Amino acid sequence: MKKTIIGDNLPNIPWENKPADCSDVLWRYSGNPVLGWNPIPKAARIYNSAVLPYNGEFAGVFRADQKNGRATLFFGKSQDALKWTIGPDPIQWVDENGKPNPTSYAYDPRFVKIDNTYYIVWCDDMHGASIGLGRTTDMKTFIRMPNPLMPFNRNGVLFPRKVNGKYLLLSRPSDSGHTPFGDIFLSESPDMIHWGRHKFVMSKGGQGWWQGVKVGAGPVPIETTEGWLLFYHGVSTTCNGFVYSYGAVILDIDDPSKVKYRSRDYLLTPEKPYETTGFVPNVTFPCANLYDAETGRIAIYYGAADTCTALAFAQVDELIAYIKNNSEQF
Ligand code: BMA
Repeated sequence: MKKTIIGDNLPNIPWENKPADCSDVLWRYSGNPVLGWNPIPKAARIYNSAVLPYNGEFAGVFRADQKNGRATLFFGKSQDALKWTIGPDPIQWVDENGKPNPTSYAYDPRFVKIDNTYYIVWCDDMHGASIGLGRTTDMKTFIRMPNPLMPFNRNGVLFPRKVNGKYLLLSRPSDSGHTPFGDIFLSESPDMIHWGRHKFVMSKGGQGWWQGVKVGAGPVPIETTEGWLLFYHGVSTTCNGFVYSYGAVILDIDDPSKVKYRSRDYLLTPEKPYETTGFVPNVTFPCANLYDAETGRIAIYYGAADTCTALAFAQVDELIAYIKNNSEQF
């Protein structure tokens, strides 16, 4: 049978079948949250987290708010991508010569393997919110690289392979606070150092309100026969502040600045107690996905209420058909 996902098989992907009474295209893991309050001695909350397959098991870079409130990144490993061994200390970044090169704060990581190197992109401090970039080949030494873009910017997401010979990076220019605007852009690089040829990808808005304030790319895009499948968060505003939901978009495979289809309604919005209650209520914020090309199974990791890490599932053909049949007109 023709496979929709162009990529590796992952027979040990965490998975639960869709409950019989669920009519949604995404469904939550019944064991959510997979990480809750005070998950390790040095972190109060671990939420917007990034995971990937590694040597038959799983590795992850986790946003952890320390007990002084400051956000930083921890590294962790897991056999099943559900029970994690994290820390005990934050990632110790070094420069190209092995000298300490610490971050002042770091949050919302994305983690991706390109060729034989694992790259981490996060929100960094470069005189304000900016995109941080680092790499590792052994999950032991983490090298901090030059910031790819000027401040202020967040939600940097690398594509998992070069497209037309160039590395591609999505980002969302912002201010350095709780930005009340934001659209997604694409930049390219020949070498992961020099970034340019910036292009607009997609804007906040649409017919509904759930993505009316700002949008930001989520997990690493999944290559499919229909284009790049990208989950993204959309934000609306209420009397009580922002609400973070998420949807998905399908981008052209050769020119991912072109949007082919975009979910009109959210795919998941804060509903469960661990999503509506916590350090920041009403937040669902996806930063990673695992997939199995053989079965088309997708597992999405999302932060819930800036407190927990949670998991949702989708089947790629059902999801793509839904997005195509329920796409924004633009
Ligand atoms: C964004 C980031 C995310 C966070 C979200 C909701 O600006 O700070 O880390 O999950 O706000 O608070």
